[in-house]
Formats: sequence, structure tokens, C-alpha cells
Amino acid sequence: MSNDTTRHDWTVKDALAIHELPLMTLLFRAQSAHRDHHEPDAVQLATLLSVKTGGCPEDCAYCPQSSKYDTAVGAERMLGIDEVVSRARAAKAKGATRFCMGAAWREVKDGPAFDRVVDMVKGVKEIGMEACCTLGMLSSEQAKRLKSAGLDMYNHNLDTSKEFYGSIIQTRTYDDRLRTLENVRSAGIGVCCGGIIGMGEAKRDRVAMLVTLANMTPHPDSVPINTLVAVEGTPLEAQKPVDPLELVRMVATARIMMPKSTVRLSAGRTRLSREGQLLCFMAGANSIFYGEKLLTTPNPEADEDAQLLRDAGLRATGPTHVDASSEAQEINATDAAHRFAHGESGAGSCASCDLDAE
Ligand code: SAM
Ligand code: DTB
Ligand code: SF4
Repeated sequence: MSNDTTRHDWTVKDALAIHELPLMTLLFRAQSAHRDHHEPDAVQLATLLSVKTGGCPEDCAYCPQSSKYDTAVGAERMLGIDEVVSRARAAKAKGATRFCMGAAWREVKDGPAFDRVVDMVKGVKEIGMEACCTLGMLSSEQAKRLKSAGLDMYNHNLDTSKEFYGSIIQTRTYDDRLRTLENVRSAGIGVCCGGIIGMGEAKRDRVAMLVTLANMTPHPDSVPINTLVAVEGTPLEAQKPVDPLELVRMVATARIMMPKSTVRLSAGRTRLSREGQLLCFMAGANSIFYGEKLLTTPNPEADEDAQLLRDAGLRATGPTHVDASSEAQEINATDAAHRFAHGESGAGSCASCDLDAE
């Protein structure tokens, strides 16, 4: 997907002006931008799995997996390939089309652990899902290797503005992150890059992060907007929860500035009402993490999400970034919507997907 017809010369002033529009005007503009580039009723479902949990040497102040903080998350062994592929299969059976594997690493190190991730990617691709990884910093050779294994997307967040970044993370720099994103992009892997609100940053920091993302050419393929999950034991454990309308503003601003990107309503959904989530969809969010766990913290139950989407007349989309023929993608998309509507067995006929299952 090329975003070359969209703007890449945003200033913080422009972005703040959008962010601070009267809410109804902001929502109208965001929904209009959304409808220009996306199916208005389509939501992508991605399931996350932590394949290597805890014991991370980094000091990210929000993160329960950092070994610097005393949280309930301890260092665990890396999962095996078969377990990961079977979890991906289960996610697919529930209607997810993308499987995202996370590791609590500062960076990827060549060796058996990385070899295993490469095999996990191959396994996820073999069952017909989009594969995404988030493994920390990545060299350009490592990115090429993941691409050859079939990796569709790599998640690596900026997290916040360059100015506020130093208050949250000291063990690696903003420029380190930008370099990894460049390595990912150059290898031909889709870029998934966004951040977190609710860490004590100013509005200016929130929109400054969006400006950095929106001035990339092309824009990131996907932009996750996380709300801080304040975890006990982390330096941010006592942060005041974000007003859901602030999240709606952030999603809408991202949608207007990066109209063709997928905007992912990410961590923090358990604190949102159904209505709050629907406002985020109206503001242009078109992807969620689907399944009862994010990496280490809770996410809404899959059944609750399925019910919410059904009640709102939204439908699960198929893969958006696979190297398959368009015909195969269409079949996959119909199949995903059908599984999502009817559960694992897929039993029953379905007017919306025109598919009769036995
Ligand atoms: N270790 C790798 C890295 O940091 O790049 C990959 C995994 S890391 C957990 C992925 C992202 O999850 C972080 O960049 C951050 O944006 C998000 N995240 C982690 N903990 C979070 C929390 N408590 N609340 C919201 N988002 C969080
Ligand atoms: C992203 O932006 N959010 C996801 C995904 N990318 C990897 C992770 C959220 C993690 C929330 C805290 C946890 O569950 O550990
Ligand atoms: Fe480690 Fe990633 Fe957590 Fe930072 S966000 S502490 S790099 S797992």
C-alpha cells in the first residue's frame, strides 16, 4: 500500500489544531477520512502472544516485563514452535487473521532463540495467517531473514514524543528506534508503529509523536494507539487513568493525519465501555487485539468483542498484507468473517458472508 498521495509535512501546530477541534467536528472529519480509504464496517482482528516473557534488561517505565522493576511478571522460558503454532491455529479458529508474537528483548541476537522465532513465523504463515513480530531492535540482516521467512509486519513503537521519551526510557534512544524502523521498511516488511498515552505526557507530546509518524514516507502501515495499563511495581503504577474522550481524540487525529494506515485500538480497552470503544471505531480505529490477553495483561474476552462488533454491525476483515493472489485473499477474508460470526465450528448459513457451512 502506498501512502504517497498523503501529506508528510505536518507540524505540531497543525496536529494540535486538529486534536483540539470541537469533538463532533473532529469525529466528522475523522470518519470522512476513514470512509475515503477504508471499508467503514471492517475491523481487523490480531491476536497477541508473548513467546518470551519477562526478564527484559530495558527500563521502559510502563513495562511489567522489565527486570528493573518488581512486578508480578517473572522471567519465563521461551515457548516452543509447536505451542506457538497451535495457539495461532486457535486464534484463527476464533476469527483472528493476524498473529503477533512478542518477546521481552532489548534487541534480537543471532542464535538459537532467533532461529526459533524464524521457524515460528514460518509456522504461522503455513496455517494461512498474517505474521507479525515485536522483538525489540533489529539489524537490517535480521529484518531480511524475517522477511524471507514470510513475516508481514514488524511492531516497534516510538511510544511518545522525542522530547518526553527520556522521562520514560533511558536504556535506548529515539534514534535507535527510528533505525530499526528503517531496517524493517527496507527489508520490505510492513511497519507497525505507534505509542502510548497516559504516561504523564502533555497533549503536545501526543501529537508530536503523531507528527513524527505522519512525516514518514510512506506512513506506517499500521499505528497502534495504546492507553497505559498501569501495572503495580512499575514506575507508572499510580498514573491517573486517561479520559476515554482523550483516547478518541488521539485516534481521530491519527486517522486524519495518516488516512490510509490501519489505526489499531490497542492496550487499555478493558477500561473502556462498549460505547467508548464504538466512539474509537467512529474516530477511525479499524483494528483491535482480539483474545483475553495482550502480552502479560488482560484484554476483553473474545466473546465480548465478537458481541460488540455484531451489535454494531461491524465485521472482521481478512488479511490485508499477505503475499497471496487477490482471489485467495478474498476467500480468506470471507472465511475469517464467517468464523467470527459463527464461532469455531463455523456452522450455519450466513447472509452477510454468503457462505453455507456444514
Ligand atoms: N520488547 C520489545 C520492544 O519493546 O520493542 C517488544 C515488546 S514491547 C512489550 C511492545 C510495546 O508494548 C511497547 O513498545 C509499548 O508500546 C507497549 N506496552 C508495553 N507495556 C505496556 C503497558 N503497560 N501499557 C501500554 N502499552 C504497553
Ligand atoms: C502494541 O503497540 N501494543 C501491544 C503490541 N504492540 C505488542 C502490546 C501491549 C502490551 C500491554 C502490556 C502487556 O500486556 O504486557
Ligand atoms: Fe523490554 Fe519491550 Fe518491556 Fe521495554 S517494552 S522493558 S524493551 S519488553
